[in-house]
Amino acid sequence: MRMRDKILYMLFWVGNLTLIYVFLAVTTCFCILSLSCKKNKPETQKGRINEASLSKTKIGADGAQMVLIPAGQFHMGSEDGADDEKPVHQVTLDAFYIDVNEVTVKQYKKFVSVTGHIAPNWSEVSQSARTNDHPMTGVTWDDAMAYAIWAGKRLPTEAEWEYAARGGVPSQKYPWGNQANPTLATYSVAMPTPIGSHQPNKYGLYDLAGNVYEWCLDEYEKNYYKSSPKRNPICGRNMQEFNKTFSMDRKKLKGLRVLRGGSWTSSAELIRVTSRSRFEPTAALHDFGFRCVESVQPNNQINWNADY
Ligand SMILES: [Ca+2]
Repeated sequence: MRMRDKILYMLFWVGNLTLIYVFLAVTTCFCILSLSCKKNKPETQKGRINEASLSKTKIGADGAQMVLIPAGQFHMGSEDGADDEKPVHQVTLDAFYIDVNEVTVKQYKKFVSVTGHIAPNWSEVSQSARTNDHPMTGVTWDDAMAYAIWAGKRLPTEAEWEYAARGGVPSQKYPWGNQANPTLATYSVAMPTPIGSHQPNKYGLYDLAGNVYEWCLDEYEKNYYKSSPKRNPICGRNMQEFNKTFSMDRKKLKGLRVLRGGSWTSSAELIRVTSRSRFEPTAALHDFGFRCVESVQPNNQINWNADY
């Protein structure tokens, strides 16, 4: 072989080896990046979240403790309750996180301080919510929405609230069973109690029954259960779009809003898990409070009001 041919032959192999080294380096980097992404993101299966990859608890942006409520089906409503609780119907919900407790005075003070949101009359609030660990009282639906958006959360739908309140136990009137029990909830008394003063339900949630009423996202319709969609229902003509983006002017939304759980002023009948209350969204009665939820998936990726 002549010298020129030898040099060309060597250059040919050097080039090929370089290409092989570059290919191996790129492949290794790609594998490392893929493994890193898997560690940081919940695993998905056919577009659904694999709940086994999710933390059972988390701390919200407002510092509130939250627990994961698993996706599932339940029977919503009661045949023994008021007309608006009928008929009992099956609802399917995606997984979500919910605040363990009602939003407190301390948390609401921080929200007002940071955002400049209109402050309540604190001396009036303190007549019922006497300490920072009491649930915040006297809030409108709009106040609750503003807080939830600030905290990166939203209000629970009525279905989510009832599903969480039942604690995974079907066909019970109260989070603990079928008999009213004043040692297990704050109701029919003169004052609210600090959050977490009673036993939690089986999801680890406190004060769903009684203490303060809790605003829900939905508009109120008396006959909604007769036509409720099966999956992730939200009542209200504009709510589905509203919930996707939170961009609509809240004050354009008309109609009554749902409140759940009764309060310290309520009878045992009104603190049942299926009891539905409603009021104008601008009302701020002294026993109106709230807690927040956070979907596992982004709001705009959830099939709201689906029929399957
Ligand atoms: Ca409550």
